[in-house]
Amino acid sequence: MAFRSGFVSIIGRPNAGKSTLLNALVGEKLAIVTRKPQTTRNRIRGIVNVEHKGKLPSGQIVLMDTPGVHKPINSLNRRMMKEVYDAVEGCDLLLLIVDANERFGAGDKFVLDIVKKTGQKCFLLLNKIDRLDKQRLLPLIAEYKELHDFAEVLPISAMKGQGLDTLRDAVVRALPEGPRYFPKDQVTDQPERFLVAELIREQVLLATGQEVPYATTVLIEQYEERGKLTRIAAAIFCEREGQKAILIGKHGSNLKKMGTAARLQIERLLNTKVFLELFVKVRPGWRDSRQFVEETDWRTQLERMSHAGPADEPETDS
Ligand SMILES: Nc1nc2c(ncn2[C@@H]2O[C@H](COP(=O)(O)OP(=O)(O)OP(=O)(O)O)[C@@H](O)[C@H]2O)c(=O)[nH]1
Ligand SMILES: [Mg+2]
Repeated sequence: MAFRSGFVSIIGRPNAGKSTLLNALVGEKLAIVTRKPQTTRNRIRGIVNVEHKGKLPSGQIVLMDTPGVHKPINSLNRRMMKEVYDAVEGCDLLLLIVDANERFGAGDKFVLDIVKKTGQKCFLLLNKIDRLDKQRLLPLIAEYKELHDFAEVLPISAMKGQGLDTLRDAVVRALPEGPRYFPKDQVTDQPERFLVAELIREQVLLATGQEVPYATTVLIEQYEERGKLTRIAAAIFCEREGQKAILIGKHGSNLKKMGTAARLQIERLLNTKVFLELFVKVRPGWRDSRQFVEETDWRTQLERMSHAGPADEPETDS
């Protein structure tokens, strides 16, 4: 049977479970996941290989996780929404994911309108059914079918893995015949140092509340692989001195806690020992600076590194 492949973007409101789904389908932690909305800021690509013998087709799903759809209020938000719009353009299939336990509201309507505008084939995924009253499921499916001509409406639990085999097979069946775009052992196109920056940002999100996580971004300033040891220095940028004080904590306690937790995650990712240094820096109003948001984007950095050549280290100011 002919091999199938294609580009599939996951779209939905903040917190719907997009990144949890990406990780579950790929089988690796590529995207950070927290209970806070707007955790994801960039498109994250994950590659899923589906091998079948017999009647079902085999294929490769090139999945794209996206930031949650929201109303942009600053340059960072606008950039995040651009990532969403870029991801839904020109893909073969959209996966619109909603939290089945929440009412379909204005936010969901906004996402659905994006889907309708693209005119793309779309599956609706009712996520978090592990928390849903079973009797609600059938009426809910019927309600969603009224809203749009979805190619499929599938109940899943991205966290518990329920319904994911069915989803995977349905996605492959919906894709056109095509080549294997990525080698079998490749799970993403994002270099490790940027996954590392995200793992650090995840700890910041987990360790801080209110405005601080949203005012924070992480930049890798030094990254050296020396055999079994990787030396990493990263800057955590925030917007105000008060936020810096919170991030550092009493006698550096918070920074130390985040550093230790991030280091363990990074060691698991890289399979090496890691020496991690974290610095906190203040950059007033960075979220409103288009230039800063652009410069700190991993793709911009990657481009710059490839121009700089391997000998040039990004500058550090400590
Ligand atoms: N109970 C339950 N919780 C889930 C499920 N999927 C995701 N979650 C939780 O929902 C929260 C948000 O998950 P994420 O995967 O970060 O959601 P997201 O859509 O990527 O969110 P943003 O990146 O902020 O747009 C986390 O606390 C997850 O553990 C699920 O199937 N069941
Ligand atoms: Mg996410």
